[in-house]
This record gives sequence, structure tokens and C-alpha cells, in this order.
Amino acid sequence: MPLTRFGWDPDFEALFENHAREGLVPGRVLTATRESYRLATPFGELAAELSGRLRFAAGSSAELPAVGDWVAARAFPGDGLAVVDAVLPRRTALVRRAAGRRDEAQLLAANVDLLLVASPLDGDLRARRLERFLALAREAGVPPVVVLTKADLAADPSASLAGALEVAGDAAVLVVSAVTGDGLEELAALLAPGRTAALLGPSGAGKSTLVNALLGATRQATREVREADLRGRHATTHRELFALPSGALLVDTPGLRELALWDGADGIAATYDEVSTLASTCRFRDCRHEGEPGCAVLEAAEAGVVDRDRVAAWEKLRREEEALEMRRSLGPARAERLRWKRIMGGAKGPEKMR
Ligand SMILES: Nc1nc2c(ncn2[C@@H]2O[C@H](COP(=O)(O)OP(=O)(O)OP(=O)(O)O)[C@@H](O)[C@H]2O)c(=O)[nH]1
Ligand SMILES: [Mg+2]
Ligand SMILES: [Zn+2]
Repeated sequence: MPLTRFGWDPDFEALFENHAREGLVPGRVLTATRESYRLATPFGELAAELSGRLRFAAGSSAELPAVGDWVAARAFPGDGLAVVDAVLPRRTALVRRAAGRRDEAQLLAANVDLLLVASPLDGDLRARRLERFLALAREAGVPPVVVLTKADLAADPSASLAGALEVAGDAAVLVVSAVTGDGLEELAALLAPGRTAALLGPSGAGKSTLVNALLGATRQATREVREADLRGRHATTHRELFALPSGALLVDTPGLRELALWDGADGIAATYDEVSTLASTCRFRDCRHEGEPGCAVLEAAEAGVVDRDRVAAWEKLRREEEALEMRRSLGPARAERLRWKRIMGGAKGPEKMR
């Protein structure tokens, strides 16, 4: 199967020249679980592992292959195997802060051209959660589209649509139902041949159901309806890239319980455009919007010009981002010391020991 079927293009071809001279072949990562990978290659699908060189050269897990990556591999088609030797530069990278206590970037998918943010209509619209996904996409330079799913279960679809439009900014908002088929054609029309889209959203939003609908086949297990109320169950357990019959590529992902950003500053500014524009006109350049004189953000919130909830959400994301940035750039000891100073103001530090 030609690799153009998986999105191979002249840009990646150019990046591959040196590897080709070494007798390596290009491959696209379809799945990446622990140490084992599946690649689409010129020899068809191959199981793959990492070369020792790549494993030891990688400074962090974000440098290892992720779903959507293009890699250079040594192929052993007779055995159905390949050994990945290098990861090609990424056109885009969807990155979040990994769940858990350690500060670690987690690469959700690479070389994604369009992010579909799934948000189910079987409950209230979660505008704040939506904003986090939008910020993640914009940080990566990937245009987002909001996909409001399960429209057939919506109590008031037009209210949810209006709510989503309020926070979507330049992102399109689609309303779809896998049950009635509403909106599926519009969704399919956004997925261009050779281009890669990824689905992100909470568990149970109907992401895999959409993948199956677009594939025209049941390749992804979805949650049983009778289990639909059970919390903490993810029908999808790993990320996977699918080639759709239309020629587009689509990445299905397990639902994300929480979404913490990594490197979020630009994405946050773009997602809360009206708030961040105001903030740049505060009297003090380092205004924390906590009651300082001449704070344009608080003034606008009081006058009802901007939505208070969005201001609060923007603040929260920025604080998270700042704190993470500080821990990353300073190391934990200095970060804690500076944080203490900021909270305690002029209060004195630790007693000097004699
Ligand atoms: N009524 C209705 N049910 C839907 C629709 N789409 C999906 N469902 C159901 O919602 C449940 C969850 O769907 P999934 O596709 O497994 O959800 P998911 O987002 O892939 O969930 P995770 O893999 O856990 O992240 C399943 O029981 C689906 O049948 C829809 O448009 N309407
Ligand atoms: Mg799923
Ligand atoms: Zn201010």
C-alpha cells in the first residue's frame, strides 16, 4: 500500500533523504503501547520496536515515537517486523501534562492537522473543559473543531450550540448524532484525503462510535449502553490511527479525565482572546488582576463586558501554566522558595542556622 494513503507527502520525503541512503524505510506509527509499535510501511503493516540507539538518545518520553509520527525504520518484512531508528521532525505535536504527580509532557499524537474536540450533549455543556481542549489545539498550531455529540439525547440542543459558539472563537461547531446520522456528512467533509484528524474528549463522548461510523465498519469497541453510566470505564484503552475509506486519517484516543496543559501560554491567549487583549491594557504590566488600580480585566468584568466565568477560567489556566513553567525552569527547590516569597510577601525566609 503506498504511504500517501497514510499522509506521506513531499515535506516528509525531503526530511527522509538521509535515512533512505542508509537503507531505512519510512513508516507511520499506527499504535504505540509501551515498548511495542505498529507501523504502516511500504511493506504493509509491521510490528516494530525501538533501536537501542533511539531509546538511549531520547532525552524524554516525548521524543519517542507517538501515534501519528513518521519514523525511519529498518524493515524485516519476511518476519513482519521493523526496528525504528529515528523519529522525523513533527509538523505538529498535541502535548499535555501527563496525569499524575510528576511534571512530564505527554505526546498525545503527532502530525495532526485538525483536532476534533468531542463534547457530549447528553448532559450540560462543559464550556470550561471545552476551552482547555481548544487551548491545547491552538498551542500546537492545530485548528480545532468542536463536535457536539449525541445530539439525539440533548434536552436543548440549540442552547448547547449557542453555549459552545460563545467559547469556540474561530473554531467551527458541529452538532452530530451517530444514532440519527445527523451532522455526519458535515463532519466527513472536514476530513480531507491525506490529512490527519484526531478525536479528543471525555470518556463516553462517542468518539469511537464516530470512528466506526466514518470507517463504515466496527473496528473500535464502544462502551455497552448498559455500562454507559459506570464511571471510570474507558472503552478505548490506547490511541490508534485509522485510514478512512475517504482517504483521510483519523486518530481515536481514550477519554481524558483531566486535561492539564503543557506549554500553554499561546493557546490560552488565543482561546481567551478577549480577556488577554484586555489584560495587555492594565495599568501595571505585571498586573495580577487581583484588585490593582487600573486593572482593565476587573473593570470589564464588573461592567459585564466580559464573562466573569471566562475571566476566572483564564486566570486558573494561566496560574497552572505559570506554576508549571516555574517548576520546569527553576527546579523544585528554587521554585518552592520563590512561591513562598510570592505568597508570604516580605515575610522572612528560613532561620539562618549557625
Ligand atoms: N444515543 C446516542 N448514543 C451514542 C451516540 N454516540 C455514541 N453513543 C453511545 O455512547 C456510548 C459511548 O460511546 P463510545 O464511542 O464508546 O465513547 P468514547 O468517547 O469512545 O469513550 P472512551 O473510549 O471511553 O473514551 C456507547 O454506548 C455508544 O453507543 C449518539 O450519537 N447517540
Ligand atoms: Mg472510545
Ligand atoms: Zn489587571
